Amino acid sequence: MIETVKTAPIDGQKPGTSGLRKKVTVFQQPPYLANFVQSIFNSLSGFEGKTLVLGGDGRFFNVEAIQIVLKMAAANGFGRVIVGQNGILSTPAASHMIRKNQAFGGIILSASHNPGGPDGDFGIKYNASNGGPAPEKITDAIFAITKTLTEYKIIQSNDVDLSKIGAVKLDAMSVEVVDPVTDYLAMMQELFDFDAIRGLFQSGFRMKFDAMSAVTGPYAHRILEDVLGAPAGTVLNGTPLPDFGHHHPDPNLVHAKAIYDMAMSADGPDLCAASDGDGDRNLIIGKSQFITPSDSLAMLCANAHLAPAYKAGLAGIARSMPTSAAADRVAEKLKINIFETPTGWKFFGNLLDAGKATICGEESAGTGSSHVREKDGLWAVLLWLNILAVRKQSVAEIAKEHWQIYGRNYYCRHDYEEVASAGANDLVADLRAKLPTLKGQSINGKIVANADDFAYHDPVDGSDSAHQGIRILFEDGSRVVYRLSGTGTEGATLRVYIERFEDEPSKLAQDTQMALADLIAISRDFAQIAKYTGRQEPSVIT
Ligand code: VG1
Ligand code: CO
Repeated sequence: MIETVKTAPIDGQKPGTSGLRKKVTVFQQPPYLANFVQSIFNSLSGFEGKTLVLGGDGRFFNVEAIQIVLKMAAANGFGRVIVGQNGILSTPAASHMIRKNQAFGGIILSASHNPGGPDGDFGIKYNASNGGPAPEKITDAIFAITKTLTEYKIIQSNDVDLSKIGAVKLDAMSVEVVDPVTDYLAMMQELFDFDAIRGLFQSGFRMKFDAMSAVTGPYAHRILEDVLGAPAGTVLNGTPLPDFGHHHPDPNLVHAKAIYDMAMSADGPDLCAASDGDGDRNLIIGKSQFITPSDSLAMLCANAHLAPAYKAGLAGIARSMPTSAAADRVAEKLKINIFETPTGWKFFGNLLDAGKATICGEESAGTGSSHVREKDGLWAVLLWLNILAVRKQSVAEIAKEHWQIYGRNYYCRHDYEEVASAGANDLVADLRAKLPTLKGQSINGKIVANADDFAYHDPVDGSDSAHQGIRILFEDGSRVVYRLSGTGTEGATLRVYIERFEDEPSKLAQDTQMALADLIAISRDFAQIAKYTGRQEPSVIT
């Protein structure tokens, strides 16, 4: 029976970089979730009788939220929902499932790298029929509807048993509970040379993959250990836990320090990798050789032709603006286009759909390709494995050769997390006010070649997105970028991105922080970070 429930708009349900993220306690409070789900449905048309894909990263409140979305999908007239067993679907697997089943769209319940558990964060986002995050015109429409919503629809029914694979009816709608790994594994087998990777493991190559007690556990166990023959124990923290074992499922040098230390130890594995809460990010560390995500993007692009799916070459490369220009140098050599987009995967969708880009990446440890419309953590790990199996060299050797050919973009990001919003906004306003007169000026002896607030014109649909980050570009090619995070749930997070190109890497210190010391000082002084945030040091350096 369909029930129409009266409701009132809720303030601040504005999707950020990747969907709507708030504290679990906020989502748990009815009608918070129902209002947002109904706003998503109201922003769409023509889904009656069609298929919706549904799943999440397994965090606290995932299963409860899935039951609510199922009942609302039935009440709103969807014909079928495909849902991952026990509510589990990694973000890239959900994207694939939407595409494979020609679904109308999908709902992914995840707050990605944010902490979970009863005091942690929850999130929800809508993906369109191409499998990609809703573009801004849809997220803007959803937000507008949240401000006027007066009712939502839900059916009265028992919960669906999400543990049993198979189809059941929920009123007139069918619910198919599917294994979350099977289709994703089949796609990876098509993209990569699994025999070569199997041979690599047989030859004694050792890796550790840290699933961070998040969604990639079941995928990694099956693909790496069961199918590719990596020894049992290759996958660490491989069982998804609602609170990620009290850790942040963020594969960076702070939260994935254990795996970093392992890689740096004298008898460490040949490859260490990790993924995040929803399985779309990847961290790559070779034996004694950390690879920045920006470099990883460049190295994957330079070597992708060694994997079956990319042997014909790449149509183009796309990177988010704060990502280093290492990939640009590869694009130049390959004579293919490079695109620079705002932060967030939703901006890559059009380029991938139009066949303008094949591989995309972000400095935040996200890399992916045209095989889905999301970034894909295990895909990046498998592409690295495929390349290592073919080149028969270590990660460190491959990196060294890469820098010799292309030069090296020294790069780091400093995050000032959970600072007061007012101060962070003032800092940005102050920077913006300084922009018009910066060109030609010297900051600590470095001359500014150009400074702007990044604006993106989408070459496919012609849409414009302004205020995407403040860039200060110096005459020597180095740069500092400032932007505020759109995924946090407490206060504001200031991200500062620092980059310097060196065509003779041997000239600079190996240590990134040392190689970038003068720019780091500029980044702090110029924006008066201590004055506006009260912080002398960043909380996370990646
Ligand atoms: C961060 C990253 C961005 C990424 C986004 C979602 O956004 O910087 O590159 O696309 O998270 O990733 P922000 O606005 O906090 O800087 V995920 O793995 O949360 O889907
Ligand atoms: Co993620």
